[in-house]
Amino acid sequence: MKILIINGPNLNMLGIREPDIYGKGTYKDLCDLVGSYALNKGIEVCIYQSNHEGDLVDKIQSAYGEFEGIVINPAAYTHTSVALLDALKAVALPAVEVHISDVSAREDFRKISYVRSACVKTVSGKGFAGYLEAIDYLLNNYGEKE
Ligand code: CA2
Repeated sequence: MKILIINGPNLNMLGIREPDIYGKGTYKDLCDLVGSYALNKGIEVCIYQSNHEGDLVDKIQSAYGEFEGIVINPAAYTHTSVALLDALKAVALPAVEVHISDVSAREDFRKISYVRSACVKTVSGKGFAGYLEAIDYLLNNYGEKE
């Protein structure tokens, strides 16, 4: 199975500030964790991060016909972006929304997710492990059956 992992703005700054909210791990730690997990599971992942909404839209569109699933942490664009919602709907791939922090327990504006209605599942508040749970969900529900 081929899964595209997409990360939105400021996630490249992980580990630098706000360790109480996002943990001490860096963005490289996250990429290494996800990369080695995928290797173990025998699946292919591509991990992408951008601070720019249009680039994230382009990346989602590029998944069409190339990937079987998407794991997306849209970061702040979760709470604002109809463009990301439309892109996810357009490619119609099974997508899992991931948040490192528990967005339901933070400011009210973080409780709103524009992308959620285009996703098959949301994992929130489980730290980096949430990405692995998202991968497992896609694998178990949309991966090739042996
Ligand atoms: O909990 C999550 O994964 C979020 O998607 C992270 C976003 C935030 O806007 C969402 O509401 C929840 C923030 C991304 C990273 O922000 C940093 C801020 C300071 C230092 C390092 C990263």
